[in-house]
Amino acid sequence: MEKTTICRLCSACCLVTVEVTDGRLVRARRQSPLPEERQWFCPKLSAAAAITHAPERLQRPLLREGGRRAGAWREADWDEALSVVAERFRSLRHRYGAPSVGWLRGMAADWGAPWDYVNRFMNVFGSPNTIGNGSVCHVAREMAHQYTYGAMTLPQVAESRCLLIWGKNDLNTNPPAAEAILEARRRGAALIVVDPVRTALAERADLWLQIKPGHDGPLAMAMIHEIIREGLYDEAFVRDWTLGFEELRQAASTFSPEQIAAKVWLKPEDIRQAARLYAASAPACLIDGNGLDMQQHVFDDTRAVCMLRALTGNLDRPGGDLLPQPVAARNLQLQERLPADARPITEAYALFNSFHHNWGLHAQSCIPDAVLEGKPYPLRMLVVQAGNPAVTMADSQRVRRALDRLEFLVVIDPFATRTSEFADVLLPACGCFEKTQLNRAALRHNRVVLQDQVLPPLGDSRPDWWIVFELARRLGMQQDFPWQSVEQAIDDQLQPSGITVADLRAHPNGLSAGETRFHKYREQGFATPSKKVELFSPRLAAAGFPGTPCEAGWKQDPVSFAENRSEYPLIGISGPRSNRFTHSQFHRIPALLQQEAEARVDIHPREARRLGVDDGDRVKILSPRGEVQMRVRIWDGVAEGCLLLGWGWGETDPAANLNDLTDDGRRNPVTATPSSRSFYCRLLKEQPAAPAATTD
Ligand SMILES: Nc1nc2c(c(=O)[nH]1)N[C@H]1C(S)=C(S)[C@@H](COP(=O)(O)OP(=O)(O)OC[C@H]3O[C@@H](n4cnc5c(=O)[nH]c(N)nc54)[C@H](O)[C@@H]3O)O[C@H]1N2
Ligand SMILES: Nc1nc2c(c(=O)[nH]1)N[C@H]1C(S)=C(S)[C@@H](COP(=O)(O)OP(=O)(O)OC[C@H]3O[C@@H](n4cnc5c(=O)[nH]c(N)nc54)[C@H](O)[C@@H]3O)O[C@H]1N2
Ligand code: SF4
Ligand SMILES: [Mo]
Repeated sequence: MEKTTICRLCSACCLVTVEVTDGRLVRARRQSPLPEERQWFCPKLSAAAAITHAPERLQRPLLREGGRRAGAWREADWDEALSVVAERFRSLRHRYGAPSVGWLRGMAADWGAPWDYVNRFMNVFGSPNTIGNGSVCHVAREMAHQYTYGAMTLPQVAESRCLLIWGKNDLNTNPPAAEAILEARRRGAALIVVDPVRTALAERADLWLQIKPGHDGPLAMAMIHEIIREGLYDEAFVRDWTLGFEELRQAASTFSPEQIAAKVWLKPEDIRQAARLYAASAPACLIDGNGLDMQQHVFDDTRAVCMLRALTGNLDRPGGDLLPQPVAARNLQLQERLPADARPITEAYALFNSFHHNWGLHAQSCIPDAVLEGKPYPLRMLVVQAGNPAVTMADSQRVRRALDRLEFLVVIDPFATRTSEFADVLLPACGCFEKTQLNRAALRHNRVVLQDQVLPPLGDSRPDWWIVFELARRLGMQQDFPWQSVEQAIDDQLQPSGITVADLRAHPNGLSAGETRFHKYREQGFATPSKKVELFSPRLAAAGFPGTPCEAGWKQDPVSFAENRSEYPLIGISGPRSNRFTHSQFHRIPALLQQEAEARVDIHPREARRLGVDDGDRVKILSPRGEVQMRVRIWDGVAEGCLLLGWGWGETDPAANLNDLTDDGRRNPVTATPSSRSFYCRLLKEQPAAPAATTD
């Protein structure tokens, strides 16, 4: 039997055809409008059967016996496991108040409507502390888009004449987007890539700006400077539809390419050329990505990048960057049920907490603060769902101390992980092909798509929605969770749009809210307080933040541990995603390990010579926070002075947990984002073990 659904093995959300025989996934292939020879390959999808039916999959709820240190688990049925969890929810609320319980959700794997159900559950329970990991993923960047022109834009690659790709590598992270980019190249669209690493996209570019890691804001300001100086901006759009052009011009005045280039490791003429090519190639689209995230200045850096779209008149124009037309949906979260005086542990990031009507809270670094330091008050119980914070959060050692300190930890995951080592209850979640859910990512865009169940749950595993609904019932919330099936819940959520699950099943490709329309702002303005693009933001200024990015001029080096540079002189770059793994996932799948079976650190040949290391050497990398071990690969695609560190290996190799090196001490004041993408570090060659003196 073949069935169409959405793959959620990573967050690219590809439309796939899945072949099922006797309840087992046999094969899955991505649907693409292109002939086979022009399709972009996804190794993870090819391994979908091995991932879905992996022998390590959890099949029964597990309860800890004899305390965490004993390390013993006992199998339980769902009734017992959920009763234990519900009882803890009750007793914690009774003893310390509901906000002492938190719920942390990973973003990567399970970005569906269960997010809304969890927020609803926690709000009715009485805790505001449902927290996602968007401070390190794209939500901080999304807020920058929103504060500039009202929503995160969608690049219109197919009709574009020039693509400016900023810290994104769709060839590894999003095959449908990669195909669109490669097709645009075939059509002759120009390509500019801003990336400290010579990715396969950078190799294909007309112009590759190999920027100093973490220095994107100054580069964007230098491009703004050039575009204004040369009169390359769209005068009519700037006049009619922007606020604060003069303030931006002023802020950019100290960022001429000549002043900035050397500081960001570029040549002035390359910056000038990039600015001119982008501004002169109408229509042009700008694709920004995770290279901007996980940087201390992510919010202002991204605002500066977003302003390029506005200056060049590319906003909401065919071939430019579309403002989305989301499908109407009900907000299920019941925020109004929280007590009026409920203070989330993320209260220090008030603008980030409230910038979006239903994103919810994302300043995840506040969790270890609350657990370890009682700031702003103690968090004592946590549910971790679809995330592996012991590996993926900055300063992992501190995160592990926090997990260990919790009075009670519940983990909901298809696999046991480094995080579940600290759990008291481990609940087996279904994999993505075993459940139906509304794709929440799609809900924000123009098209809503159903992730539809194609397989029965493995063993006794359960879909995330079912786990939340059942837990809600056990806590007496049946009136707020009246749905008898996920289909009912989705129909309820989509009711304002008139779209139903049945409609979505009949249109597996998704349904939109109507025809795509451009230049929508001409009728209704932009979704900002001034209805204009805010090059200067009065609401940020009123809240004590810079109204215009970089208005105070050049800032100190934003790379973590800059104060320790003399001892830690190299910049570690948290490695770009490989197309074979999703963060900490799939590192045990043999087929995906064939090309690369362990964590690597890429080093430029000249840097390697200076450091005295060779290809294949095992080395230690140290930061003021900790150390990791990786194997050297000599590669000139990374700049001298940088180490490109393999990402996600901490799950299978604790010695290679990259976040043992990263810093969570200094964060973006708006979005709580630490600089875990780039940080100063040093390298030590491991001495080969001395040969044994005697053998007997
Ligand atoms: N230094 C550094 N830190 C980073 C990053 C980096 O590049 N460098 N990247 C950051 C980014 S962008 C992100 S998004 C985060 C990712 O952080 P996480 O979301 O913690 O990442 P994953 O390792 O993908 O963990 C997902 C977990 O969900 C489980 N899972 C998979 N499918 C399901 C499901 O359907 N239901 C449930 N309940 N569980 C499921 C998986 O088995 C896995 O254990 O890491 C961030 N941290
Ligand atoms: N295969 C796979 N696909 C995934 C994921 C996965 O783990 N594996 N994760 C999913 C998730 S949660 C996310 S957030 C997306 C992320 O998707 P992308 O945005 O494509 O993320 P990355 O590949 O991490 O980073 C993009 C590029 O940023 C560059 N970069 C690093 N530092 C800097 C910098 O300082 N400045 C600039 N300009 N660029 C920099 C990197 O070299 C890299 O080429 O991918 C999603 N898709
Ligand atoms: S890129 Fe691959 S793993 Fe990710 S959603 Fe698409 S098909 Fe699935
Ligand atoms: Mo992410």
